Amino acid sequence: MTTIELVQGDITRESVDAIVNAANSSLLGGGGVDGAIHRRGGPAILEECRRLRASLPQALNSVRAGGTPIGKGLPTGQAVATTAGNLDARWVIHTVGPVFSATEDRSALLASCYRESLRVADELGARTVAFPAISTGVYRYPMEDAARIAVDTVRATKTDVEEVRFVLFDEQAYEAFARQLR
Ligand code: AR6
Repeated sequence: MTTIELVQGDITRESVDAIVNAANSSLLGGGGVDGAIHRRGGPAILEECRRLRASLPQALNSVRAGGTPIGKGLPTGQAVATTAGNLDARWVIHTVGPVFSATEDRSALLASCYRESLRVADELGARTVAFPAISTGVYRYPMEDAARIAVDTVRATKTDVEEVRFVLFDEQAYEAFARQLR
């Protein structure tokens, strides 16, 4: 049985086995949760992200002369793990959410982020996992839909993870997740 907890706050302050990062395909950092995780977690996380990126299949990782990556990187909906550096966790699981589209239903990709992150957590042996509200910031997914997909997917996924903690940055996000749990 996986229990679901809700917390309002900064995910980089959580003590858990694994913290999930709302990353982008480059795996090389960004704003939002991603920026906060790299800032507080320190350079060891980025170093491992670079190595992971370089080890992706060549089609996902082509590089322009001079070293600029032009391949797509980690596909949307997938997840990979690195060290958690200075965070109070053993691992960071980086997953790439979909950019919201008003004309295309990308909910399966968002569900895949939660499912794949839990699969990676199981591989690692993580028992407590903190998730942010993936895709609801820079990627503009409507909070209500994102909360429903997050909660439904975690509930439907068979996993050895004992506690999933959704860490919501503001009250509006917290309330949207709370409505899904009721
Ligand atoms: N702790 C918990 N939640 C947070 C924090 C934090 N420290 N900071 C922001 N949020 P976002 P995305 C909330 O933009 O939409 C990055 O540049 C935020 O309010 O972090 O998946 C990546 O590199 C929102 O509800 O992720 C990608 O390029 C939620 O976390 C892109 O943004 C997700 O917002 C990914 O966009």
